[in-house]
Amino acid sequence: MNSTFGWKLLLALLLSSISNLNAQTAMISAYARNATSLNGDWKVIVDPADAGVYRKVWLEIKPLKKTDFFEYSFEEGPSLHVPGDFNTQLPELFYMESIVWYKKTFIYSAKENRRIFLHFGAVNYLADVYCNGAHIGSHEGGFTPFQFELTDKVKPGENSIVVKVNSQRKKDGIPGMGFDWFNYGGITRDVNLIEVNKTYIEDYFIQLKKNSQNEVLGWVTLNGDHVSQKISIGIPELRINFTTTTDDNGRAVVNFSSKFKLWSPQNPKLYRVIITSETDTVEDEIGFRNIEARGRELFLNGQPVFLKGVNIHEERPIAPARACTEADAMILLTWAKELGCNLVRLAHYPHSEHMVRLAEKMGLMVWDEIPAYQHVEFSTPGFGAKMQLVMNEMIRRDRNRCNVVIWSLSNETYTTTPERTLILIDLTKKCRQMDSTRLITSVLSNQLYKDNTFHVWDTLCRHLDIICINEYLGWYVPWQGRPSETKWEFVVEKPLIISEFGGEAKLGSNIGLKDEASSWSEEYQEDIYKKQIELFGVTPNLVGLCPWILVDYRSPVRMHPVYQNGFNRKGLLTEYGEKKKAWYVMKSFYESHPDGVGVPRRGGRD
Ligand code: GCB
Repeated sequence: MNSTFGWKLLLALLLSSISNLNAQTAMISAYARNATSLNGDWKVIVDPADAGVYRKVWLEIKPLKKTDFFEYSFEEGPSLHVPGDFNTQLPELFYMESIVWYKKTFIYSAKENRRIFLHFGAVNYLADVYCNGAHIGSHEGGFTPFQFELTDKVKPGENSIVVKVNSQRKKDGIPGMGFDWFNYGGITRDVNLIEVNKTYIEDYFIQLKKNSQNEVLGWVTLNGDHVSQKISIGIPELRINFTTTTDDNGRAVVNFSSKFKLWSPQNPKLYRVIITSETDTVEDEIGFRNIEARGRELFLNGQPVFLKGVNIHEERPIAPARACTEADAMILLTWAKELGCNLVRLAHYPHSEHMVRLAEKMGLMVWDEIPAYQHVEFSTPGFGAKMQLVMNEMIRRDRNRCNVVIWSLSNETYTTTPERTLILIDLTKKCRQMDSTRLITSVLSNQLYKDNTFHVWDTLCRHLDIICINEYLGWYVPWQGRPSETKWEFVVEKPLIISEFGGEAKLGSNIGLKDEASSWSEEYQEDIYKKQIELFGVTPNLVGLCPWILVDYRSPVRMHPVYQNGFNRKGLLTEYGEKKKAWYVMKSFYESHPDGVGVPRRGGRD
C-alpha cells in the first residue's frame, strides 16, 4: 500500500479483530491481466464437524506402508464447480452453513522476473488458503475480491491449492447472524492466477474531478521494487497522452482535461484507456460522468436526474443459486431495463464485477453497498476497522466504474445499538476521503411515522449526501391516512431516495382479494404500489426510488408453507421471470417519467 490511507488502514487492522492474514486487497482490473483461470471443477471434502484441521487435510498425505490409512481423500470425493455456491450443487449441502475444503491443481512453469498472484473474486465467508501444503493466509468477507502472492510458493510442475471455506454466520461478521437472503457458501466468484512483472500497476483512479465535467483528477500507484517510473495515460479516441512520474512511494497524480462525451443512461459511452508504466500496461474501458447532490436535487452531468431504480439480490433466476456469471447478470439487468430503470441497487453486498461492468455498458447506474445489515455488532472491538476493510475492497474494485453513483455503507442498522452512529459517521468520513465523487449514504429504517407524518429524525442524515429510507407503508406499517395526504419532516433537508417499499404476493394466489395482506394476492401488492405512487407525489425532496425487489428470492426466514416456502415474495417478477400485477404499475410509472424529470408534485412543500 502506498498511500497514507494505506498506513492508517494497516494500523487500524492491527488493532482489529479481523481474521485476514496476508490477504491483500486485490489488484485493480484483474480481468484485464495476463491470467490463467482456475474456474472449473474443484475436488471437495465436506466438513460440517470441522475435523479437517485436526486431520490436516491440506497435507494430502497418502498411505505409504501397509498399515497406513487416512480418513480423508480429495481424489475419491465429489467435485464442485467454481465459481458457484456449494449449497445448490449437492442436495445434502442445501441448508449447510459450514465448512467445505476445495482443492485444485495447476501446472506452473517458472518465469524470470515475474510475480504470480492467486486472485479470488469472492469466497463466502471465511477463506483459509494453502499452497503446496503450507498455509498462506486467510480472508474474511463474502463479497469482495482478495489475492495472495504465490511467487515464492509455487514450484515448476504441479502445484496444489487448498481452500477451507467456512460459511458459518458470525456474531461479529459483516453481515452478522441475521439476514433476509440465502447464505450461499463457497468459492462463489472466479478464481485466477495472475502474472505480472516485478513492479506492476497496483491501482489507479481515473474519473472526473468532483463537480467537473471535463477535468480528470486521480492517481496511479505501483507495487514492486522499482516504483519510481514514467507513467502515461492514453485515451486514443480523444488523442490524450498524459505523462507523469511516480514518486518514491510509487504514486503519481493524474490530472488532465478534455471534452468528453459524458456517460449517461441514454449514452453509456466508455473510452479505451491505456495505463502504462515502464514495466506494466493495463487497459480498461472507462466512462466519465458527474453526479452531484445540490440542495434537494440530484444532477447527472449538470442535468436534474430522477433515479428510477430497483433492488436486486445476486441470485440466479429460474434455478435459484448464487448468480456468478455475466450471463446471470445479463438476465437480471435486462429485466431491470425492461422495467424502465436507470439505476440498480445491488443489495445488500457488493455483487460480482460482471454485474457492475455489464450495468455500465447497458446504461444502468449502480448503487454499491457493503453488507453491514440490520443487527451487525458495532460494539465488537475493531468492528469499525473491519467495516473499513470491506469498504476499501469494494471501492478499490469499483471506483473506476463511472456508473457507480452511490456508496452505501449500511442498511437498516439500529440507532439503539451502542457505537453505531459514531462508527457510521467515521466510516462516512473515511469513504469521502477515499472517493468524494460519489454520493455517500447509509439506509435508514424505523423512522417515526405518526399521524400520517413521516418524521426522519436520525442525526446520521447530517453526515450523508442523500437520505435513503426503507418505509414499507401498506405492508409492515399500515397507512395512517390517505397516502396523498402524507406529510414529511426531516432532521435536515437533503435529497431523498425511498430505497425500499413493497409487499409480498405469490403469483396467481387468491385472485381478486385486494384488501387482505394474508391473501398474498397480486392485487394486494398492486394496491400497495398504487398507493405508494400517491405518496411519491407528496414527497418533497424525492430524487429516486427502489422498489423491493425485482425478483422473488430465496430466504430461509420466509417460512409460510403455502405462499413463501423459503422465498421472499416481494418480487415484481417470480424467480422464473413471470410478471406480477405490480410490475405493470411500476413500469408505467417509470415510463411516464423520462430521465431528467422529477416526480410531479401534487402537494407537499414544493
Ligand atoms: C428490509 C430489508 C430487506 C428485506 C426487506 C423485507 O427492510 O432491507 O433486506 O428483505 O425488508 O422483505 O422485509
